[in-house]
Amino acid sequence: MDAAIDYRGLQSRWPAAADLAGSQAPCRIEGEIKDLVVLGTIPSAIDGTFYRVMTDPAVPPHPNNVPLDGDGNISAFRIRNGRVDMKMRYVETERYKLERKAGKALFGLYRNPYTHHPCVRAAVDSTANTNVVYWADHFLALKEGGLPYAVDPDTLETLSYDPFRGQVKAKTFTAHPKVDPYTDELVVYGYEAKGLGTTDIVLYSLDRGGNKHNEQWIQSPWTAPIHDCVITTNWIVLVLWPFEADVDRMKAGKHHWAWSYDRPATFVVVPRRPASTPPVPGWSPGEYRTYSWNNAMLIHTGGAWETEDGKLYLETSRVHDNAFPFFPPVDGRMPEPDAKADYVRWEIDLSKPTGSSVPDPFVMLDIPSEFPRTDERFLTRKNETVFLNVHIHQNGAQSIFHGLNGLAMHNTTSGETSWFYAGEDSLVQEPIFIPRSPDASEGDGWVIAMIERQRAHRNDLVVVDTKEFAKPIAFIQLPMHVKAQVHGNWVDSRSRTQTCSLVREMAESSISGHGALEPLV
Ligand code: V55
Ligand code: FE
Repeated sequence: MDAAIDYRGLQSRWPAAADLAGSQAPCRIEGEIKDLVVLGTIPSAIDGTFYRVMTDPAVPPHPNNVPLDGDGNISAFRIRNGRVDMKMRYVETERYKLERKAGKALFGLYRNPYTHHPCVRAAVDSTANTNVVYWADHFLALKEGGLPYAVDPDTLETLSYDPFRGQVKAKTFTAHPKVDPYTDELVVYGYEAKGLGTTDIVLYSLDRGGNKHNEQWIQSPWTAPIHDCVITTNWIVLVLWPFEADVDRMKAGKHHWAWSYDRPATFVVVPRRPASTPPVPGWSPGEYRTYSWNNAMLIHTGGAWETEDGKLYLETSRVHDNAFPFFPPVDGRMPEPDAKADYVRWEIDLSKPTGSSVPDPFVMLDIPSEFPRTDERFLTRKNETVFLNVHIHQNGAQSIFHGLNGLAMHNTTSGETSWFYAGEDSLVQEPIFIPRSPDASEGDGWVIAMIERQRAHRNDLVVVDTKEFAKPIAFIQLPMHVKAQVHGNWVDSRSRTQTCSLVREMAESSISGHGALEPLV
């Protein structure tokens, strides 16, 4: 960072916090670049858009706020015929519009309305910054503390809040919904679903038409964050982190969450179809069960499936401590700087009663691993390929806090792993997988991931062929630095629906060609 320049003593409205400096420096760019520089060759079979979203505060944030709460800024990379156009635009949430108008932060701490300006306490405080998912002709910008925002997938213009409106009386919607490719459903849930600090969880699915099915309400064992889940043919498993919400603490102006060293990593196992009898002896319709392990943070999920003998398998990343030190426990204890992290497979025996503990998991990758992604054409069924970010250690540093600088492609059956190392001074973000063709075998295709070149303060997208994982076939160069994404997804041009292709044809045949409105897909 600008080591040669002396900025000392100069005040700024932008706090010089660690989460706003260096690779976290605010980006705040909106606009487009046509035909990015591509080194190498992108196969013409790659035809679609890589969408990602980053947390990028549009105004100087509350000085004590956490890095999870920057405004959602979406990037879209349209890849067609070996060429790439990019577009970036903020999600214009209620919060974004109010704060842009005021020219300053009106919202205080993450999901703590008691710290918001009194005039905006009733406003939606979602920053729509966590994931971007295309479903039922809606392109959704998601944040787990609120409902989806619908965004135009071509112009990135914000269209509406709660596009599935009226169907479910819940205040929240996960940022990690799951598509069941066999039933063509989007399986979703929300926690703190009846409001701040509540233990109410809602679960349901949305079909291709955006219609709700299988709505059910259950109680969480405590008010825990439920960031990710897995689905199998018959089950959804919610993964609870050992933080606790406390409304009295929020009223005292402190954080929504505090880590608890006394809470275990917990799985809430819920049948997807509450009216049916689950296929395991002893379960009755509408029943759900809780299983737990030790204190740990199972951040994200990969593969999951069920077996006929009543076992559930699910794969997660695991940090053996609090990976969000900005939400410390009440006593202020900080996590171990070298906290261990790995990628593991859990076995849940569904014949065990609720409250049982699960055995230690099988360790598949004994290195810091995060952002696992599978070939999602096989979601819910047994699968064996996972792509993830890893910390390939160069000089003894082993902790997840030292940065994810590589990609791994791991076969969970054979145990074989292929690596891509991004290079010195580089960090890699969540990979997405593109099948080589709709009927390609599992894991056969390409992986795309954003790379940050820290010293150059610039980014590249890397394109890797899974047939030769270590040696990329192309780099797509960005002329500037963009902040780390939270999550991203690939939307293949084949998966775009009628309305969108109609819009595309209309735009392509238009003579005036309004640049800003030109569709990406
Ligand atoms: C996460 C991220 C969030 C959030 C809750 O990575 C959990 C996990 C970017 O916002 O609100
Ligand atoms: Fe996530």
